[in-house]
Amino acid sequence: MKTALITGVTGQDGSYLADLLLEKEYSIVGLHRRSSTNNFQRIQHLLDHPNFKLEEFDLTDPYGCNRIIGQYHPDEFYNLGAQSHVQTSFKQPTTTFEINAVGVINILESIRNLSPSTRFYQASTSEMFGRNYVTKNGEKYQDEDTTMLPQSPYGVAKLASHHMVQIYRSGYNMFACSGILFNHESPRRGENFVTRKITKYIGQLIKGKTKEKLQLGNLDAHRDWGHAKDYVKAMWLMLQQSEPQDYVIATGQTHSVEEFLDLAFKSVNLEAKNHVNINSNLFRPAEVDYLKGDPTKAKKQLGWSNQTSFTALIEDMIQSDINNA
Ligand code: NAP
Ligand code: G4F
Repeated sequence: MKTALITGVTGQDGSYLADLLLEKEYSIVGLHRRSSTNNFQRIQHLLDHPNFKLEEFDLTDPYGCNRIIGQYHPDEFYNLGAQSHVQTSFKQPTTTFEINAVGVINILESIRNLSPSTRFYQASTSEMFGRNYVTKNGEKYQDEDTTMLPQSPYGVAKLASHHMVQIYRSGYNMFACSGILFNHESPRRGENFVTRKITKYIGQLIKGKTKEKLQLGNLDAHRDWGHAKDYVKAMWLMLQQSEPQDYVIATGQTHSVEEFLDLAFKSVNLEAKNHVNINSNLFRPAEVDYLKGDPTKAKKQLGWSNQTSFTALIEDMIQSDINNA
């Protein structure tokens, strides 16, 4: 039985990855931060699973990294833990850098010193591309070779760790991969990301739980949105290859925030313009305007492709939030 360690197991992706790896009969150690209140909503259904256990852990603690890696010598280590909110990274740049960049060095060093055969996955991000894209046949997109020009403290920290992964791979021959994942959402998405903020609001509106208008920021930004359940499969596939490499994971389609908003409201026969206020406080000091990934390499080498359409994603999130409300 293979052992996998997952940081960020209480988050959206960590919880779906744990589901997937338990189906594949892995033994999972979920690493979570101590908090004063219970934070296990997304993994509640796993807590009694015989192949699932939790360990307290924080990415910013190098001794803790040594302790955990030295104790388990895992076959695979998935680093999904992060301060993952871009807007927050402008307010907490140092914390974001400590967790998202220094934290990754902490793990890489522990693996190098204590368990060099462990395969490592790093949760890199399309936010690293920032404002940059390339144009081919009139199409704007980003792929593995596109130059990265991040526009947020979050993006800068993730780019630093992305380069670190490449250095540990080439310098120390470690099996370390970066998945450059474009936005992915689900019913388990954090409530302060724009998609979930919208679908949660719609659920509450329909059930008569709110009379307030929904406050949103920039509706013009474009994102390449997929479903988290599909994307965790790509993470696993990367660590099953004969060579460690980096891969873009994306749908290859892009939509504006406004399109998401309009479609979400239309799917329940409502008009967004009657329920939304634009709030300038929610605009960011710097914005990533356009993301559209080219997942050709992942399709060719991993056999991975997106399985959930944009409308099916919205439907899944709205149905779940109507039930929640
Ligand atoms: P998420 O729901 O916000 O989960 C983040 C996880 O990281 C949570 O479990 C959180 O724990 C944990 N964490 C935060 N600080 C930590 C620390 N100091 N030590 C240990 N764990 C810590 O994020 P997600 O959407 O699942 O994303 C997973 C990863 O993929 C992140 O690294 C994110 O940056 C990256 N990513 C996400 C997307 C996307 O569209 N979802 C796209 C590209 C890359 P608490 O529950 O205690 O807060
Ligand atoms: O949902 P968002 O906060 O996601 P963002 O910034 O694209 O970051 C997410 O995807 C990245 C991958 O590209 C991940 F690395 C990262 O961890 C995270 O998962 O914002 C999406 C867009 C932005 O342009 C933002 O300005 O929506 C716009 N927006 C408009 N109103 C809003 C709001 N975003 C949020 N969070 N809240 C609003 O009220």
